[in-house]
Amino acid sequence: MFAQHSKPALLHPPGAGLSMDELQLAARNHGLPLEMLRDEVTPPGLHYLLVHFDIPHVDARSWRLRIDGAVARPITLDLDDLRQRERKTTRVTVECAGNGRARLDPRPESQPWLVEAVGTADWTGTPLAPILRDAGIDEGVVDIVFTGADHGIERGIEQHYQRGLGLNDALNDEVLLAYEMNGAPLPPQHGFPVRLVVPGWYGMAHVKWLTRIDAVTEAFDGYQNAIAYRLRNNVTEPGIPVTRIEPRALLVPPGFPDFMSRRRFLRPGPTTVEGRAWSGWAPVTAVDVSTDAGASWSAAMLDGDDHGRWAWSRFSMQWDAPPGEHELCARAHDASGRVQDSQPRWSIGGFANNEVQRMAVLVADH
Ligand SMILES: Nc1nc2c(c(=O)[nH]1)N[C@H]1C(S)=C(S)[C@@H](COP(=O)(O)O)O[C@H]1N2
Ligand SMILES: [Mo]
Repeated sequence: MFAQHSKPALLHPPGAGLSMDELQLAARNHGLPLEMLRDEVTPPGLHYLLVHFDIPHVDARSWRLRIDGAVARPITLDLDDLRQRERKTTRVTVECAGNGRARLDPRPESQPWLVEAVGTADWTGTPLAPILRDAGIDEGVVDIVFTGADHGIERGIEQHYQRGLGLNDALNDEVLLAYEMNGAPLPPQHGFPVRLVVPGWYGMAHVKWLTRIDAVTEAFDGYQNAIAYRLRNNVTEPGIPVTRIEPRALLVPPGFPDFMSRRRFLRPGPTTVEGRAWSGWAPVTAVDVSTDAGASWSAAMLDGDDHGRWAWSRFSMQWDAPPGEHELCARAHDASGRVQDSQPRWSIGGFANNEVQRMAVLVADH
């Protein structure tokens, strides 16, 4: 009944401007103001936001989390039950898999991120694995399915937001059922009262507003796993599931901006170029910075990862800015050998495009 009223996937032809539907999405969901890359931890209102459907209204007192499916002992937990379990805080950088999508050409219609769909928070909660073990996962379970309270229709399929995670990934010690962000209860938009946090994985895995966790014995074929988050060039390919975060470095925009274009203006002389870099595959090993549009690169200083494996690292470089027009770029390398490309990575959903950031800077002559 509703399916034929849901908007199908659309590719905007090369050079097409932003549509009203994209503007509507961009106005609801927002990115990290890049100047906030100065801060190790992002204040909740400035952390990027992505909500596929509506922010659901959840009453904390009547909220329950049901662990069910192919388990020996289904469990129902309330918020106090979760709070009484082992408490753990992890600093985690989360990035939307669609970050970089708006720079693709042709452009897949969806949330039109440029580079700003990222943030870092201290997520506090209880590890998922002991709860799964208490429930007694049946032999033959392959995926754990996480269901959010939010409901909608996407490309003709009515659904709760749901994601399956492979059993081994779900049993990883790092995976949290988080009930606090930066030491306060989760804000409504970030998953109140409880969300999943899967350190190192793109945002889509971090299911918000959790209501159910189900063990299943067949690979989960729900929309967000089987159709949406796959790297593929057309709908006929099965594609590769989107999982961990590709390396990326972003610069704190230097100097000051023009209101409309956000082009940067800087006075000449010594300045510190800085930013943050992360990768979900392996630790960041180096960041290169270019002040000449990628014609030449210099190694930036990389701060140690004192804040744990899953948080971004700060990098910096001294630059004696000469008068004139410059294009600054930064690129991250990680210990798995991955490095950012200067070319975009295209896929039909516009995922994992970690092409290097480019920032035009005009340095005044005095
Ligand atoms: N229930 C639910 N969980 C969700 C989503 C959603 O729409 N509903 N969006 C996902 C996507 S695509 C991203 S990028 C992250 C965004 O998390 P944030 O808004 O807390 O930054 O949440 C993920 N978890
Ligand atoms: Mo996302």
